[in-house]
Amino acid sequence: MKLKIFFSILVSLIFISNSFSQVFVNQAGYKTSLQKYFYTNYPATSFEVVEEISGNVFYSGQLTLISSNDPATGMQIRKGDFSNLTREGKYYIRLNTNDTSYHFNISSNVFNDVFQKALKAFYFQRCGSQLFYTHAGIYQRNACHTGDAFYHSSTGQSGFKLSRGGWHDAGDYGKYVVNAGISVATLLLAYELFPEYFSSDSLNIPESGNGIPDILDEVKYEIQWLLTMQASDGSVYHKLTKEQFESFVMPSQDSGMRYIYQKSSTATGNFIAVLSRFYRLYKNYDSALANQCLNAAKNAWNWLINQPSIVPPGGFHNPSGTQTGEYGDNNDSDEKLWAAAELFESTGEQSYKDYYEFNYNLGGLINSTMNWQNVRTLAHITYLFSKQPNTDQNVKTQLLNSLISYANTLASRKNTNGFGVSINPGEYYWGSNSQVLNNGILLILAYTKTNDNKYLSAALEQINYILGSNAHNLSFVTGIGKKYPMKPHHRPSEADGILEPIPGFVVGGPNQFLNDPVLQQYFNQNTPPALCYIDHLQSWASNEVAINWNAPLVFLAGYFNGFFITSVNEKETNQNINFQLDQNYPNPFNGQTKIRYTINSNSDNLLFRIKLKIINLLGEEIFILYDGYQSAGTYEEVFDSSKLSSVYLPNGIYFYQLNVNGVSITKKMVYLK
Ligand SMILES: [Ca+2]
Ligand SMILES: [Ca+2]
Ligand SMILES: [Zn+2]
Repeated sequence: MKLKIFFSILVSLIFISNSFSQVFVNQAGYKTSLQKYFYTNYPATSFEVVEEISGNVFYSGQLTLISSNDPATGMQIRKGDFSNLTREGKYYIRLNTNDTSYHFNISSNVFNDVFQKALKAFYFQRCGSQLFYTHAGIYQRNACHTGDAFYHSSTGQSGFKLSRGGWHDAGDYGKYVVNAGISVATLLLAYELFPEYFSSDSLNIPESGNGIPDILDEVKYEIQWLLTMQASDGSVYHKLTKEQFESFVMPSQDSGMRYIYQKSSTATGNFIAVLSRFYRLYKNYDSALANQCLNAAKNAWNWLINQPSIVPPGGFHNPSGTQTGEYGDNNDSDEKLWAAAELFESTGEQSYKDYYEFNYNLGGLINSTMNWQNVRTLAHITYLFSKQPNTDQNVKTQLLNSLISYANTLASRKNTNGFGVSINPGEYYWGSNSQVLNNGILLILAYTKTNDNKYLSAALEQINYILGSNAHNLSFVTGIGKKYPMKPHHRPSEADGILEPIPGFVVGGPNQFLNDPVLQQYFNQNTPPALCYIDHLQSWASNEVAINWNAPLVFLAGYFNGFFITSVNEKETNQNINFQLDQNYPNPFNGQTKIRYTINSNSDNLLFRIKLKIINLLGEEIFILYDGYQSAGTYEEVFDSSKLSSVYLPNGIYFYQLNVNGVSITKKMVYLK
């Protein structure tokens, strides 16, 4: 009897959850100043945005039919747009069919929790040291794998080499140089391009509060391990793992031999690239470690450049008897190109520049999304955004054009896919969520170069998809939103006996190629591609976590968390404002730009309180051009960026704001070095 009641409750719970499951929102919420979309597959025509606490309707609109048969999901999909609702609060969507969505926030900091947790996830992957309650809370655990590691016979060496530390790669406890490379690179790219968004020192990791951005501290933990993976000839060993994957035990309970496997040229290329990049971002914090990294990278380059072909021949393969991850790759030309680009950016030396410029167009410009196997796009991004004075402008122009062209392709896909996602229906490969996120990075870079909102909007749709605006009505990130994976293929999350998975991990996502037995059990080749996902412990091909998937999540979440758009409507003309602010000239500018404004008054004797200032995307004041009293008239101030040498002024959008007697007008300007 009891069982029966339980069963009927369960059935009704499932029913309720299904009835909730068809209005798809970003469960982390919507940022006040950004666009706000949701999707539904109900045949509704209109919607309302209802405040949770009052039940009041704050916005209503019509639904637009996006696709009557979305190829990725098989759904009929409609879209609702409530971008104009900018009032902070907690809301839900109600359709005219009375169906409702999960509740969500509109506020300026909806991405903050996602960003913090996604970056903190790397701390939870730390190998070789104890995670204390102070930082890890209930996920505290003992130190693991302190005996790393022994040379595998495939190295031709024997004995022990101390190689403790670094991050566990994924759901397993292995450590792989190739995948470490793209993960570190992505985190450092975020910091290098947008330091003002990624400088938090309060993530509550052991290094928080030390005056160094926590993202650099966390990366340093991996860098110090990477340094141990270099052989005496400069080359770099490919990976450090067991011969077989571990069972689902806590890392400190995982015993057995762990091995350092043979060197590879792909691992060496990755090593050079990220140590070079770390050098230039870390040298102001710890020049000794930074120089050690640069020297290690140069030694590795000297080895790599003298290899006539890929090492080992055909690329790395697991030796017989080993079945852990392989990260096999039979093309190391992209890794070499990337290594050269990073060494050039860090040193300015001619030989690295020559290598990049002789080879940059042999494998195509920016026409694919970066992944651990193909890092060519990362090489191009570094050169395109180079701050070295002697880059080839013609090459940069070609790279920029290719970035824009590729971003156009990605952005246009969002118009044909039901959820605004930038991958085609045939591209739901293993780790499709990371492809979506990496596409988002490229869209952000295109936006950075052009200020065209279509790229920003497309990038935002990519993270919306990850955070719940998808056919599963699921946030793919543990601990974020109302409904998220509870059984990720992640050994510590399973073995710790705690129901809640460790937060902040994005799972691989839909995989139409069904690369594990669980996917094959639940789906087949007729399943729409984006539906091939299951929250199941043993679906490693759709529900595992990995450092290279989390890194682009950190990038997007941190970017949108930091992103600031002035709330002032530039086109607005207010009757009460008796002054005018002209567009700066030149714009975009490099060096000097002129800002002209006019104050109207019938009286020449009247003085007005005037303040003219420059602010950045975060709304922070970076320069005051005038602060005082003026009478009616036309004035012109010159903003000279070259005089701001002590202030870090990245390329991009700034605002200038004129305040007259307490009333402001703000306008946008673009600074391009
Ligand atoms: Ca810190
Ligand atoms: Ca490659
Ligand atoms: Zn470990």
